[in-house]
Amino acid sequence: MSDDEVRMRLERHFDGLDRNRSGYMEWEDWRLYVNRVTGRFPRAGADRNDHLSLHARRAWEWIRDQADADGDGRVSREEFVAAFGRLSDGDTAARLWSTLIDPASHAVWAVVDQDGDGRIDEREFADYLELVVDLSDMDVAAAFRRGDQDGDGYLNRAEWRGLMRDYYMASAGEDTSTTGPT
Ligand SMILES: [Ca+2]
Ligand SMILES: [Ca+2]
Ligand SMILES: [Ca+2]
Repeated sequence: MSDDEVRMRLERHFDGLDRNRSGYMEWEDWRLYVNRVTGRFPRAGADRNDHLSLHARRAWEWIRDQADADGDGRVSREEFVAAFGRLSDGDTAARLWSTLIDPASHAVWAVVDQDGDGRIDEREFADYLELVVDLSDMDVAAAFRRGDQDGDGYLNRAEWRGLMRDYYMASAGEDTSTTGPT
C-alpha cells in the first residue's frame, strides 16, 4: 500500500471516529460512540456495556498518548495521521492489534451479539456498520459474505475477528487481504 493510500485510510478512520465533527478526537467522541452502540443494541445488559465503555476509554487514552504531539489533550487529524502513518512497521502494527483492537473488537462483539448465541446475523452486522462507517461507499452484503468464511449465514467470533483484522490492520500498513481469520 502506498503512503497516499495509508494516509487516505487513516483520514477516513479519523473522520469516522470524530463523532461530534469538531475536527479533533476527544473522549467525547468515544463516549458518543459507546452511547450509540449500546443504544442500538439495548439487550446486551450492563456488564457488557460497561466492558465496552472500559475498552473505549482504554483505546482513547492509548491513541491520545501516541498521537497528541502538542499536548493539548485532543488529537487533530494531522496528529492522528502523523502518529499512525508510522505503523507500517509490522511489529508495531501487530502490537496495536493484540493490545488494543483485538480485545476491543471482542467487547463490541459481545454487545452486538444481542441474544448471546455466539453469532451475528447480517441484520446485526448491518446495524453495527451503520453506526461506524459511511455505508454509501460500502457493499454490506458483500462484506458479510466475505466475512462468513464457512458460509452458514452467520459471523461467528473468529469470522468477526478476521473481518476486523482485515479492516483495521490494512490501514495500519499490514496487508492481510489474503489471510483468513485464525
Ligand atoms: Ca471530535
Ligand atoms: Ca493535540
Ligand atoms: Ca459463519
